[in-house]
Amino acid sequence: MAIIKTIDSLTGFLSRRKITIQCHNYPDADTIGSGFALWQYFSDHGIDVRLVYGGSHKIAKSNLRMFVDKLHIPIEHVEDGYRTDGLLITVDCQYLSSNIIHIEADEVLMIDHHRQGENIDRIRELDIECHSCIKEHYGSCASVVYQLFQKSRYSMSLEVSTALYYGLYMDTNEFSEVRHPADREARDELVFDDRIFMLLKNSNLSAEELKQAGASLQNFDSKGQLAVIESVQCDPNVLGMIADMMIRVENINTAIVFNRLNRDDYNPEQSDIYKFSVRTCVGEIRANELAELIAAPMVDSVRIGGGGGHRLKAGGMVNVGLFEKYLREQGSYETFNEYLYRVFEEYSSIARIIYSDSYDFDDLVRYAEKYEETQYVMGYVCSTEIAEEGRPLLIRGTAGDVREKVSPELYIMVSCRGEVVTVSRSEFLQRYRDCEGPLNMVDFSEYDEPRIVIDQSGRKFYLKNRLHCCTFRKPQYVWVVPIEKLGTPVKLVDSKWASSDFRFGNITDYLVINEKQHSEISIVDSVRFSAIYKKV
Ligand SMILES: [Mn+2]
Repeated sequence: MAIIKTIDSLTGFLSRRKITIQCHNYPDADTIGSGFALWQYFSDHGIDVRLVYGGSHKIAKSNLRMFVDKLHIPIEHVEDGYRTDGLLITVDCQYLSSNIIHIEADEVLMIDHHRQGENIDRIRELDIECHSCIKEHYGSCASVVYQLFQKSRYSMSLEVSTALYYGLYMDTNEFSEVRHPADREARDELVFDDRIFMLLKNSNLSAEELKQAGASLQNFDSKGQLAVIESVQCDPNVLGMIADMMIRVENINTAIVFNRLNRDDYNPEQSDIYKFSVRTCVGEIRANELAELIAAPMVDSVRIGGGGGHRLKAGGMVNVGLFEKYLREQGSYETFNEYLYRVFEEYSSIARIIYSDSYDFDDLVRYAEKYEETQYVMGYVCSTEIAEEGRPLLIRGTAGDVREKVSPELYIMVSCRGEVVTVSRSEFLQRYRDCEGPLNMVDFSEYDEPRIVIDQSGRKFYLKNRLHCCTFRKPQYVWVVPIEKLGTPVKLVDSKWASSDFRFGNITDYLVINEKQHSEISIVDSVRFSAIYKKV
């Protein structure tokens, strides 16, 4: 039985003599850049390291070939059955997941930013050493590596820093999806070689690929707000680019591009596969959930494929043989194209959507009961405890960057969910009081605990160790609706952030509404719920 240990520094692995770093199949800039950075780190410490990837597709895209050449990235393609006798690090991917070839190892470290899937359960059944640093909220694996480097006190070469910067750039849709503080920090702090970066930026497509994208766009088809294209034969990386273009069409808020690769192109599956890319641009639809749903049906207790990614960008693959078997079992004759439209329809109707600023409170309150928030321990620090009065501060929170000046009037608070807010001294004293700790660091680490405050001298503070504990002065009352009573899951769109995201509330979760401020509505899982709320 493997226990997966979470790590936040690389220094513990410096005693290893041999390391294999594995990128995912069909490598992209993020996996190559992150893999290279880790390769350099361990090489600099005198360790024998190899950087490898597998699968039938060798790196072919022009920008990726240039990336590897210009930065002298020593990545090697290896065949199935490759074995390693030291530590295996999977980068931008996870052990036993469907997008990498299997490399047998006794010790594994997963460095990634994708959601953890069923592979995690299978790892737990193995008899191996397993470590992980998986930050699901980060926009790129490069950001995860950058955080690890800071905690490991590693100063990067310009080449390594450029590699991470380009990985972040490509994985965040040209920095348009840098939402997590760690991504913004990497974007602002990584130094890069401008000549190489410009060259890469403008070599994204080969002439042939541009023509393939153009030909594929002729197949544009849409129903409602979903557009689907079956692309011509092309590199799977081009699928994402086509989808990026489709999503820009007016009234289209979700796009799916797919093509069929034959088994010669993709050995591990022993069958033809559909490769697909999903893009969305609205809060109610999550690309990663849609991708998972497309690949979710089971045949003979095997999933027909694998899918996942991020809120706005995701992708995956479906095994054609299994898909056809699934259709036969369903007595269905639909094409893959029709199947995609159906999945989308099911996904869109599956949950009740609640907009925090415009939902019908009276309708919900029928199912609600009143509770009191108890022992809700938050962290706070007065800004003058961090720096001298008058210093400019940059506060990186999950909702955005805030600029403030240090003053005895400025208090910084961190909720146990890791959100950073600023309050005035008078509001703080009126609403909160000091209390005994400790802070709940479990939720902290989900968002990468250290909310970071930087002043313009370049000093950076991890808040975690500077926080005092506080709690509400007066009891806080809330309305609670068990989502089960609504009969369907819920998607809560917090309109404060321009409907760009939502939280998915499962049937076992609770909706919690502030008694006085009805737009302060949140989703709480059952474990947290029983820990924090008490029936009035
Ligand atoms: Mn990535």
